[in-house]
Amino acid sequence: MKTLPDSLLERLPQIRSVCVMTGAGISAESGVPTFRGAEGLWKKFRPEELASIDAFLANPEIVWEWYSYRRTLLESVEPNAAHRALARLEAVVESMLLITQNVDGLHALAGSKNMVELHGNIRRSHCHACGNSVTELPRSEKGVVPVCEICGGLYRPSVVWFGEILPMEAFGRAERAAKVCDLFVLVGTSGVVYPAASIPFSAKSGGAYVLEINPEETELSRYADGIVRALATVGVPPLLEAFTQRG
Ligand code: BJW
Ligand code: ZN
Repeated sequence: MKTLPDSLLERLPQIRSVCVMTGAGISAESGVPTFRGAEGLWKKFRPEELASIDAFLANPEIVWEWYSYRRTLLESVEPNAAHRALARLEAVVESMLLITQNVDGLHALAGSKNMVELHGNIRRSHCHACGNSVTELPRSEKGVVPVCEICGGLYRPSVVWFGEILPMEAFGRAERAAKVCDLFVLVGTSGVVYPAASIPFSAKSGGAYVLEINPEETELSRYADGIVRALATVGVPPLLEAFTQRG
C-alpha cells in the first residue's frame, strides 16, 4: 500500500478539519476522460470552441452534441474506490468539505453529502435566456437543442464555461472552509484553471498542510507540503485508513 508522507502522519493527531479538492483525475479510473494530458478531451477538441458561451451561441448544435455524448458516457460509469473513500471520510473526521471541479456527479453517487460543485453539474440544464433549470429535458430530435417551455430559449448544460462566474455560494463556502482547515488535499487536478486553483493558497495562508495526490507533477506541486505520486484509487484509500485508525 502506498504510504502517506511522514510529515503528514506526524500532524495527523492535530487534524480536526479537512478540505479535499478534486479534479477530473479522480474520475479517470471510472472511465471518464480528463481534459488535459495525452488521453484528455482537449486533445481532440479545443476548449474555446466548446466550453464558452460564445462557442455555444455560434454553434449550439455542436456544443449540445458534445455534452450529449459525455452525458451518454456517464450513464455507464460508476464511482471508484477513491470517490467511495472520500464519502466515508466525512464520517471519520470532525469536519470535512469536499470541493469538486468535476461536473460528472460521481461524488454524490458515491455518497458524499458535505460537498460543493464549483463548475456545476452536466446532468442539469438551464435555459440560456430565462434561467429556468431542469434535470429532465423536453424531447427533441437528435442534433436539435431542446428549447425552454417557458420562453422558447435554448437549453444549455448547467456547467461553468470559461469567462463565466463560478456559483457564488459554492465558491464562498469552499474559500471559507479552506481558510480554516488543518489539512487540504488535492486529488487529480492539474491546477491550471482559476479561480479554483487559488483555493489551496487560501488554505496554505491559513496554516493548513497541503497534500497532493496525483501520478503527475502539476502547477500546484511546488506548493504542496506532502506529495503522493499515485493514481487516486491507490493514493486516497490510505488517507481514510489513517484517519480511521487514528480514531
Ligand atoms: C489522475 C489520474 C488518476 C490522471 N488519479 N490523478 C487567473 C489567471 C489565469 C486565468 C484566469 C484567471 N482567472 C480566470 C481565468 C480564466 C479562466 C482560466 O482559469 N483559464 C486558464 C485555463 C488559463 N477561468 C475562467 O474563465 C473561470 N471563470 C472566471 O474566472 O470567472 C471570472 C471572470 C469572468 C469574466 C472574465 C474574466 C474572469 C471559469 C472556469 C470554468 C472551467 N470550466 C471547465 C469546463 C466545465 C464544463 C465541462 O465539463 O465541459 O471545468 S474547464 C475544465 O478544467 C473543467 C475542469 O473542472 C477544469 C479543471 O480541470 P482538472 O479537473 O484539473 O482536469 P485536467 O484534465 O486539467 O487534469 C487532470 C489531472 O488528473 C492531471 O493532473 C492528471 O495528472 C491527473 N490524473 N489520471 C489521479 N487516475
Ligand atoms: Zn427560458
